Amino acid sequence: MPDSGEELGRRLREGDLSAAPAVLNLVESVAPAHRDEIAALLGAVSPGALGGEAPAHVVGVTGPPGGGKSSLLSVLIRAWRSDARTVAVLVVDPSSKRSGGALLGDRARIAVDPGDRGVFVRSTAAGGRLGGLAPATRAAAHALAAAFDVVVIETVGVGQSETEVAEVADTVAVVVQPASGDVLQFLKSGIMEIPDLLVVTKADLGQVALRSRTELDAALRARGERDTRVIAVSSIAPAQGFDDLISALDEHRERLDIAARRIAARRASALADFAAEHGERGLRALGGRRAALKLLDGQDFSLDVPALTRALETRAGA
Ligand SMILES: Nc1nc2c(ncn2[C@@H]2O[C@H](COP(=O)(O)OP(=O)(O)OP(=O)(O)O)[C@@H](O)[C@H]2O)c(=O)[nH]1
Ligand SMILES: [Mg+2]
Repeated sequence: MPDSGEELGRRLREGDLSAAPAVLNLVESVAPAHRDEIAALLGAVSPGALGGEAPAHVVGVTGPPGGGKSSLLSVLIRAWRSDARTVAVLVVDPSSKRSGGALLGDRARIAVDPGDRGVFVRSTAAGGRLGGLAPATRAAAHALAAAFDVVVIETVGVGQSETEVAEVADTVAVVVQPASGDVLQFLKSGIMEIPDLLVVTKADLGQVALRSRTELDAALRARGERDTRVIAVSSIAPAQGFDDLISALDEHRERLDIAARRIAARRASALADFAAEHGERGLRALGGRRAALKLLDGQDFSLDVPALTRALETRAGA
């Protein structure tokens, strides 16, 4: 018999990384009977149960299809592992839509050492819009953050679609492909929120990557942004730029008010779960999104996502 949600939560709390596959199976289950088990799992890794926020660094890596996200993660994972950090990667896969895959060349898989128990990689279907996060991905990120040192969520998106990953991650790195103007235009026009970090990939292409980096830097300064760094990396051997990337990620994590970011993440996830379950009608019953967020703001900060979702359901009479 598989472990119960509570048992899986206990294993994660004790740092048992081998619980990860069963955790993913549970959170991805749509069986109504599993809803309580998922709630038990998240309850068992809530700040109340952990005695504080989960220690992981939750990193969102997002950007256009084929931008080089998975290749970059292959190198990052190696670097983190050689630093003895354990890593879980949740790849949100839009590939049911053919248009979602890599545009330039083939799509790369994240390469990991299959014998390494300190790494866990899992793809999940996006379910819905580009850049959107399935409830399973949010739940998995919250849960795995109790056991892994780094939890990465890879999503495909540019412009406004990366905001969902920003709701869940502590740090969001937006990946930019050299000579692709979209992120630059979005930044210039203000359509796009300022990311925590911009990463120009494929730096081995030379001049064109350098120019992208300079233009992005200029666009950030023009918006008065001083904290966001632009880093160029090459993920093909010899890999370049990864020391800078890792220190930029670590610096962002250190500057962060982690408790505030996580509380906001749980509230956003609860609202997303509620909306997925009860739709626009449910939201109307709460008096709209703004009223729902206000209700969530009044809740105990240590509550886990299912408990927050239940608070919304109680108010909505759902
Ligand atoms: N020259 C060069 N090519 C790269 C580099 N990184 C990735 N690529 C290539 O770009 C293509 C897409 O890379 P992926 O890592 O799959 O990109 P992705 O953003 O994960 O793609 P999707 O998951 O499909 O959105 C592949 O053909 C890679 O080999 C790099 O640093 N230099
Ligand atoms: Mg990929």
